Amino acid sequence: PAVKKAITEAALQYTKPEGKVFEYGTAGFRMKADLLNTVVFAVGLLASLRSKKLSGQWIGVMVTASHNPAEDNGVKLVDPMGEMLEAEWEAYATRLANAPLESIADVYDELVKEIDVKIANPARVVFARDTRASGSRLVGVLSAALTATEVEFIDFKFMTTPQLHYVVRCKNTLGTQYEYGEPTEQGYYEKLANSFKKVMRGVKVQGGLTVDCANGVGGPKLRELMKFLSGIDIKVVNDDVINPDSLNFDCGADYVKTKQRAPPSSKAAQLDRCASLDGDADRLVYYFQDESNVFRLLDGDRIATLAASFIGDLARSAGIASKMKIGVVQTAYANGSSTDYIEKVLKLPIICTNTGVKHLHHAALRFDVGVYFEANGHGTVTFSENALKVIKNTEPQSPAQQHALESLQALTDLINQAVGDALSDMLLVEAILAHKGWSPKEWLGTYTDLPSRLVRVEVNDRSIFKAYDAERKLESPVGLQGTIESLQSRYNKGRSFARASGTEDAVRVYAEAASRSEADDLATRVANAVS
Ligand code: 16G
Ligand code: ZN
Repeated sequence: PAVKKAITEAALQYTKPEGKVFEYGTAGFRMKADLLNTVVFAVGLLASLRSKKLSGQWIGVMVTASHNPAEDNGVKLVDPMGEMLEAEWEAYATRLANAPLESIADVYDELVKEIDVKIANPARVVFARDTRASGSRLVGVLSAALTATEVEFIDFKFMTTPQLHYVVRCKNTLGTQYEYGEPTEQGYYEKLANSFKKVMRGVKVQGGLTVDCANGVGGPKLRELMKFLSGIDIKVVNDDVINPDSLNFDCGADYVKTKQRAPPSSKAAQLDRCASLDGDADRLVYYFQDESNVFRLLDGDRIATLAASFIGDLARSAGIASKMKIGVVQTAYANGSSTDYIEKVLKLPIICTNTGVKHLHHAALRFDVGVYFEANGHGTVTFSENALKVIKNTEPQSPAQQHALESLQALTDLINQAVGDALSDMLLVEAILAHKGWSPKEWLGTYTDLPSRLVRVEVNDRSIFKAYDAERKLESPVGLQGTIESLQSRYNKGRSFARASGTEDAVRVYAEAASRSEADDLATRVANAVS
């Protein structure tokens, strides 16, 4: 009853935006920052319930809106192993966020009973935020909800999203056989830098790397990381976190991927290796200007194929390929050429899932080594307990085998297995290119992307667009799938699908085909059929 009173009193400090319905979506709650107070308060209450339900394990709360414009913000929960919130709990988040403030304490109570939470259990929460101006107000609201529900909490201030995921996993594995690292920012840098050094034994990074940090939290954090790194020459650009409007503006991974061009501010010369992070540093894409000054993108599909081929080679050199099942997870957005390359050249199994990291991550866990990336640059590699054991316990029969085993071991530390992490993925790519002795040009040369086009279509009601087969087909509206199939059959290597966005009020149409004009044409025709 004391807690209930405290919740109500704290909640009534805020005002609920009128007529707005909130939904915990693909990446938590995300919207204009000035609408978020009561949502963040609700998330604080849910974090407390989640931690109590899991006997006081640490839960993470990240305040960020990733690649969205500066005036937006968002909030999401992180589960104990550094994974996204369990899907079943998303509905509870939605319920709390929509509860009237006068009765939000009653909803909290209802949930305690419904989910069977032992209210006497301790609750522990860590939180952090990106560099958005609204972040400080929102963590204030979060602290109020945590204080009202008597939660023990730690404020990690500014962090990248993957850093917070890392800290959560470290906190919950401390002192167990699954210990993941020091639960501090410094521990994160040390773990990455030490494992990078090990992976780089005997090889050297060729040339420098320019990293566009989207004017977000990745900038200062990359600069910190660089203090721990050696043998790599990184030039940081777009790291202005003082001017709040510059965040994600004309730069960053989302800009580069959707516009298919370098940030206008880029001063890179031909064949210079460039990379872009997004606003909270969980997405990474590479690119360069070729000899004819044509922009060349190396997106998430490319990182996946690069990582899968490298890990496959190492496993063979280490003599453990038959003991570890390596697989790749993609979404419908993966370029058809990347899928072909994985199947026919790398000869690895592929799972296609719905869009959204949680789906890919989940599927990746079905492999011993699960390489998952969305084309937009979000992804990582997971290692099963079996894989970790095999890597650790195999007795090398030769120096070459020993070297391969040690490299694999270091890779399992270099890769942030909790969640896709642009900084960790960047070091992974740099290490692989160094091992292969490749410039971005050779990397691009592994296969040729099919030209593709993405179109955003405004519709009256996107909820009627129901997809199946990992969003590659539509079952509703009736007849539309047939139309799409007959359209795509007219184009050489034509493939197209339409799906309702999980983050915006729109339908997205993707099309690829053998030539640029065919891809554009197919996309336009399918978009017309959709609207
Ligand atoms: C979210 C997802 C991202 C996905 C995107 C698709 C996470 C952390 N983020 O940003 O992975 O690609 O949604 O957006 O899961 P859409 O549904 O609007 O196309
Ligand atoms: Zn992001």
